[in-house]
Amino acid sequence: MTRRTDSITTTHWTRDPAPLLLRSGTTRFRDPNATDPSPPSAAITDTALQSLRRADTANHADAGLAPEFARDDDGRWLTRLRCPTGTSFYGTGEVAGPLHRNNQTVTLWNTDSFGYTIETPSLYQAHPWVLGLREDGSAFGILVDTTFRCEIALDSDTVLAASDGIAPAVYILDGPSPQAVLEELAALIGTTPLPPLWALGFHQCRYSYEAEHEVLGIAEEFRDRWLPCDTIWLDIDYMVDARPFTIDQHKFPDAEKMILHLRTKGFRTAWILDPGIKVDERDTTFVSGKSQDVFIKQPDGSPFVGEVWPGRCAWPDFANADVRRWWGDQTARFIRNGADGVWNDMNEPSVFDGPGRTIPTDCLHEADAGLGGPDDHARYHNIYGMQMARASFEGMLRERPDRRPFVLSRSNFLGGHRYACCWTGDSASTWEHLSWTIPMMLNLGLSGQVFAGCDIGGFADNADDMLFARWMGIGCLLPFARAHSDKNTNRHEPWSFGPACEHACRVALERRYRLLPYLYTLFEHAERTGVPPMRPLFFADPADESLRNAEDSFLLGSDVLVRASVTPEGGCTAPMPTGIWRRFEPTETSDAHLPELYLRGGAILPMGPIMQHTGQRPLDPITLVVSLDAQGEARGELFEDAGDGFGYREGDCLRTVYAAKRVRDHVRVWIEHSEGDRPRPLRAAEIVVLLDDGGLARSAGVGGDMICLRVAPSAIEPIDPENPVGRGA
Ligand code: NBV
Repeated sequence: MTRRTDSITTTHWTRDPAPLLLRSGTTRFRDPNATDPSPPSAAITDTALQSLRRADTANHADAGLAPEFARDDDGRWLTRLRCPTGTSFYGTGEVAGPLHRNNQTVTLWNTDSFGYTIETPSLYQAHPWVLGLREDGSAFGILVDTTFRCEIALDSDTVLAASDGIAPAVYILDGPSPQAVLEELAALIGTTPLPPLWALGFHQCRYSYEAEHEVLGIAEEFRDRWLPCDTIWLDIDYMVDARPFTIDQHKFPDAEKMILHLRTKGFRTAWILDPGIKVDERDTTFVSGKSQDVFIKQPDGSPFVGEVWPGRCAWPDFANADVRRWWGDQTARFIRNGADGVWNDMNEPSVFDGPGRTIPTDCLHEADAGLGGPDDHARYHNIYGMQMARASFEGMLRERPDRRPFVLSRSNFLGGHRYACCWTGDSASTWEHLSWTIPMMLNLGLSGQVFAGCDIGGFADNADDMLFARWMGIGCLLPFARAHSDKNTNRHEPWSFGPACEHACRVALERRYRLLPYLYTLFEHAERTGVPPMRPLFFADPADESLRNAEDSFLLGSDVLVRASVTPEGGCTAPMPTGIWRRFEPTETSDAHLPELYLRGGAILPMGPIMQHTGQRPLDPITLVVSLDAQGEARGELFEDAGDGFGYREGDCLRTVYAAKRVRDHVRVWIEHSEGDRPRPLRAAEIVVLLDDGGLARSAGVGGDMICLRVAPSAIEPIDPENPVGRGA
């Protein structure tokens, strides 16, 4: 039973008399009545923790941003933050329902929540973090650093968190904008590592593509129908009786060969690996795990055993470093077959016959000292999925130190974005679920989990052609784009709903592939700053109150605005931010079911050619879409590197800032700034200028060291590279 914070009557609130300043915008507080030492943090990185130092918090006290502490009748640790009137709340991670979280309550307790609704109190992930946006557009955040069950209630102007266990450290972050606060948050919890380029392509999944011929058939359909796709996913039916680290030889006689074959067609594969290990002396993973004592125990010292897909199972204790190493080694051995990505599911953990469908809270973890040391499941439940994803990520990295690991995890915790991408679990193919997708993604991104997607088309039940087309249109613009559907539903591949829907899907996919250079640039930016690629509309103008509830519109970076339809009637309800926004269509054909795209005045958008997968061809030609501001200028950035590996961190990359300026009836485009050791490819460049009358002006040239083009509605002529008139003028 979920306890409600609204019944709390406590009046004995205290403040921390000696908070610590971590950075100029980040202060740490704790209940002065807590007698035990502050617990270590799973969310905050060691580097951030090491930089803790004593401080004077006069500024925060003045701003009224100091939490108050109390206990409730159940002994829960209460943290209350009274916020300025007019504050809009966001964050709390993976939540269904409104984007704007005022007057919403969430219980952080990771739960397998098939077919969830907005009433479901706990989904698969836990993010004890709230972002507050003040009326003037400045922002703050509160991180209640606990791994225990925690209820966060947000009313009109108060954050109230009630957590079990040990008194949490509480961090208050403050900044001039929401972007600045997210950068402060990233300084604490780290950022999302740049994914391999292929992982930003399109992914096709189903529960399950059950045998080799089916996987190859799906791959072939994509190529035959000219539907771009990078990855095919393997769900639990590839295994022998759903046992992790096994492959059913009848269905997949030679997985290595199949993977190699798919690679020649430009496909990657990602394979599911669940945490429940079948208790069976013939199961090599179980035998190995047992001999290394990896499984979670009950209070009497015997392993906890429960029911999940393979039958009676035991669960590895991922809170322990040796166990993570063991799991990482199993994963490493498994991916020697050539698997590109790993998918960790059921890691809330989900236990069919467990209390609350999970492991009993009194079971024991031999957790690392750095996570808090040996303690019970009540303490480590919420980070079980995160530590599993960490084990998978680290195992993949050990096995392939020159490749970026790709892990998808259903369960996670604040900070777990360092290890895994996420999706929003078992949604249903309904308009309601589609309408929750954008706000869910946005609140995840505002909680650090920037690499996120949903099951495009919805997981359970049957989509129809219109719902599927609309979902593809939106899904292909999300950070992670994967179509997935449940067993016993109608087929949900892009061609399953007839030619009109297939056309919409093709355009949606082609849009994504054309936008990939921009998306990749945003991900690289996210690795450096923590600011999500997918952003709420209010990022365009945080002080504009009318943008704060926009749930059918969002920004990609600061330059691309997406207006979507999430109802069968169609239409987008969100207002447009002020300023110049010009409509554009990346693929030149369009489809009425797809979201409308706009480019900010003052932006240059780098786009690539349509390709069937990310490895098909280089970024040639490059298309620069120019949308001039009121002064007739524009700027845009492109980040390029090898698409995988870590060379970019040592300078093997190319960052280009393009600039454009209108001089009389000409628009000149040039490279304003460039850095990185990677040679600039000699390639064709196409310039498209979005004109005020809705038309386009185009020109083409060579995108070498300098792009020398004149673009005007009527006249197109190359300019003299020695004399690029108007540069910066
Ligand atoms: O592994 C099967 C499914 C998977 O397809 C889905 O994406 C997960 O969220 N899994 C849940 C277990 C069974 C769900 C009914």
